[in-house]
Amino acid sequence: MKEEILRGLTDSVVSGDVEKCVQYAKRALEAGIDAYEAIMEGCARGMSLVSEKYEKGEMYVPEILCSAEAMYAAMDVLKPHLKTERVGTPRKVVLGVVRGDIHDIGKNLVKLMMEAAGFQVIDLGRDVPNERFVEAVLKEGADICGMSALMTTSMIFMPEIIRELKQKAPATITMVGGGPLSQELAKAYGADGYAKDAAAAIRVAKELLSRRGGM
Ligand code: B1M
Repeated sequence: MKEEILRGLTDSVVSGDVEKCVQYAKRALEAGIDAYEAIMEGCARGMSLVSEKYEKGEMYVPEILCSAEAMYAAMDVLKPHLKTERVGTPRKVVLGVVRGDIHDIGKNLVKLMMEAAGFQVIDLGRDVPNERFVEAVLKEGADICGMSALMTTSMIFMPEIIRELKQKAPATITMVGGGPLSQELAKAYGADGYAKDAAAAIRVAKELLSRRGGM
């Protein structure tokens, strides 16, 4: 039953069927499936398959956008049921997709999961100029600055932002993620952390905060 519902969610994200996706999200809740699991094992798994299919030439852009709509619709149903962890003082995360890059599906997933984990997320959106990251971190007194990039042509702005932050807000933890990034690249960029997906982003953020003595 559980497997069937999660598969139903995955398949309806892949086929971009908003109505079915919403139905499966509701069924997941009725069946007592944890909303976090439904999002990660159902919806996010569907979006990963979509990316793979695109790479193989089995799916095209308009279909991908329908898949994203279906995923967002299911997430709207599931989000109010996420068990939000209450951390002592909510930690602030400034999050955005770097300059020149409008790929925000992954960033939105990271945002949702971080909020569910009890973080306060200041979402700068996509195609964010370097200076806006720095301004927002300073204005908000953010604990973490999270940068997402899906293109090799946009990820190159990350080390510039990180350098600027190390000078102006040295206590702020910097985290990077997105398709072309890796642990090695993150290190070369001077980032404090790298996460390969939304679940890892939470784990890494918590580890870095506790190392800094703030979690
Ligand atoms: Co485009 N695109 N796209 N695209 N697109 C890619 C990224 C590409 C790899 C496809 C390819 O050619 N093989 C390629 C980039 C190549 C490169 O590196 N240079 C590419 C290109 C070239 C382009 C255009 C230039 C195409 C054109 O117009 N000629 C154009 C660029 C526009 C721009 O940004 N200026 C473009 C446009 C688009 C659409 C608008 C059609 C659409 C984006 C819609 C949107 O986001 N609102 C789109 C899509 C959907 C994709 C693919 C197919 C899928 C991306 C996605 O949403 N995946 C992508 C191919 C691929 O990735 N295989 C591709 C699902 C999502 C859940 O995963 O985003 O990886 P992801 O996020 C994950 C992790 O990466 C991680 O967690 C997320 C959740 O688990 N993560 C973080 C992400 N950020 C994180 C931050 C963290 C931690 C983890 O900490 C801060």
